[in-house]
Amino acid sequence: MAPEWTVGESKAYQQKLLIPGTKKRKLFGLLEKPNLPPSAPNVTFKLFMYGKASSGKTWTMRRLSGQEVPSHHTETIGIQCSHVFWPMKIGNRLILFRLEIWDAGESSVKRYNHVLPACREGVDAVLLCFSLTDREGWLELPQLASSASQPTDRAAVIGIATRCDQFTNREVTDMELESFEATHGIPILRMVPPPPPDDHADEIANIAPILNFLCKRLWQRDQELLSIK
Ligand SMILES: Nc1nc2c(ncn2[C@@H]2O[C@H](COP(=O)(O)OP(=O)(O)O)[C@@H](O)[C@H]2O)c(=O)[nH]1
Ligand SMILES: [Mg+2]
Repeated sequence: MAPEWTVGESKAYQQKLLIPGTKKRKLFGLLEKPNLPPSAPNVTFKLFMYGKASSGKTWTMRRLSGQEVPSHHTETIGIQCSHVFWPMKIGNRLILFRLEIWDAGESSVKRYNHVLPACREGVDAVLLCFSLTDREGWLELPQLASSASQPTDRAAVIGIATRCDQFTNREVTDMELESFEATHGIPILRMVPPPPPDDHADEIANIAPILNFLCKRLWQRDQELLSIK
């Protein structure tokens, strides 16, 4: 895998994702993209947020795309898509990743038969979302993992643990998370809460490890698929 990027180098490219003069992420329109050297190839991947209601799917999607997170649960209506640009160096090459994240509300999934197949079609990664404060959801995770994707999709499956900041309500231990990773071969990413708005902290630096991991995993999967062909 690629040698790590220096912090300064990655920061310079990540600046292109921000509204100039602020630390806020710019929302790119459908036909827009960050201003990177034209030699940087663009690669698009489809990711699907999969998990029970209130597990933090929409919260995670908004964190990854740099939007404000909801303070209370509102059921997602139908399918919502967000796209996230992420520049990263793989080997010596700068690549612009475009992650298309699909999120669907549970009642729409149950009510309309086309929702789940649409979300799953051509998926590159399934993000298995679960909350560390929900024991029942945790116990159902192996079942969720096995229904996450069809074997023919060869999708990367990655666990996303939410509510890692709610220590006192935590119902899943670190040891259990590690044992799940080892048994199922599914890495688990722990979502960190965003810095408070008045803190002027770097939101992008806060979420960078998660986006770096996802992009590296997607790139690695592509290489594996190419070597099979
Ligand atoms: N503090 C905190 N709240 C979270 C986290 N993840 C989700 N939530 C809250 O949990 C509730 C449900 O999240 P949501 O993303 O709407 O669930 P969904 O039904 O899976 O889309 C919302 O009130 C979120 O603000 C987290 O990691 N930390
Ligand atoms: Mg939702």
